Amino acid sequence: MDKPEKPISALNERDGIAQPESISPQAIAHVTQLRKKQPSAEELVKGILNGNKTALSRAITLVESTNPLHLEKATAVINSCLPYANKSVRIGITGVPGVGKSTFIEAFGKHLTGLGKKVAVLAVDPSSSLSHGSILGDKTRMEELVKDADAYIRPSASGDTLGGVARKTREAIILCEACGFDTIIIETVGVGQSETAVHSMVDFFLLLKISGAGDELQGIKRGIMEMADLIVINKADGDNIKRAKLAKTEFNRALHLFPPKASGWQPKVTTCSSITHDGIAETWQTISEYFDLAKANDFFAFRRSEQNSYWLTETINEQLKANFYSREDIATLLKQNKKAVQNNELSPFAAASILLGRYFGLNG
Ligand SMILES: Nc1nc2c(ncn2[C@@H]2O[C@H](COP(=O)(O)OP(=O)(O)OP(=O)(O)O)[C@@H](O)[C@H]2O)c(=O)[nH]1
Ligand SMILES: [Mg+2]
Repeated sequence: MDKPEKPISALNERDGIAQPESISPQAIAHVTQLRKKQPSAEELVKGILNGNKTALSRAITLVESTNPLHLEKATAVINSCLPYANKSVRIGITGVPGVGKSTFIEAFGKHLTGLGKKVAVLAVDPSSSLSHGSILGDKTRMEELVKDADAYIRPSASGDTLGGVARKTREAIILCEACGFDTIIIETVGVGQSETAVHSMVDFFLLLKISGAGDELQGIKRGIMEMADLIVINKADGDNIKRAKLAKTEFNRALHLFPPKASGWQPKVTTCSSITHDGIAETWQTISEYFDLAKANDFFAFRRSEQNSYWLTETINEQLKANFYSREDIATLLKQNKKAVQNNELSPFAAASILLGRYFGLNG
């Protein structure tokens, strides 16, 4: 009997037509082999200490992984890198969407690599897991920096909690430093409390602004002004130059109203254009002056050790919380108790104490 004819469709492979040779079998085998072979913790550390960006990226991916099996390896890599970390300056940059953070970092980063520095750019953006937002935009806005051998750009870790994202970024800083990056830039768009999280992991905090219609101070959270070591008025080019200068005066006046900082530094205001690069060198000059001061008066080291103890308690809090809520018996008990609390049969405090008692094994 004749074979029934297959319906003619572009989706069916036709007998007698040879496979295209556009991808060589060797290349496929090579890629599969690479994918299969997970480097050991020692290999990753060796690569990182040799300045290998691929090893760095892989280690950061490991740190960001939520797979519990990766935790041990990630911890081993971090511990081995720790003695080589800390030899850097860490700069936090925040500003509302559209203010020009990516464009500024491109210009600023290129200026720094031009001075012989090695620059790593990381981002804390707790919203990126939802929007997958700025990653693509950043790679195109930072075209030159992406290509620069002395720069490394890593998009934000995704995660459900700011605490989780921030912890991963802190660990990524350690890895970047061990890989030889001496200037770490942490960008955040300032969603939720992310500026506070970034402030607690950097040595210097920069607020990027643009000049408005003369009401510069409106809409800025007081807390952010207090955190800022420097306000940079971006887009000071073309028709904007005059307004940027006025904004500078206004911000300077406002900054003087805040109590003096523990670092002994009087926060400053600069103007720049990330497009023409006017003011970029001066902005770095001002930041360098801060580092000279803070290193001379030991505030630099003091702040880092304070940040370390802060992150110790933060990590404990974060992990206790995650562990508590991930336990199934707790989830069931929580559901029951929540209902009782809502019905006024149980006070919230009594319910909490029952739940914590169960968690710590104090009662049945
Ligand atoms: N004229 C002028 N335009 C600028 C300058 N810096 C940035 N821009 C423009 O402003 C727009 C936003 O810049 P981005 O660098 O994407 O801003 P961003 O703060 O990173 O934005 P998000 O990633 O969305 O938070 C772009 O169209 C830039 O070309 C500048 O100094 N001068
Ligand atoms: Mg951006």
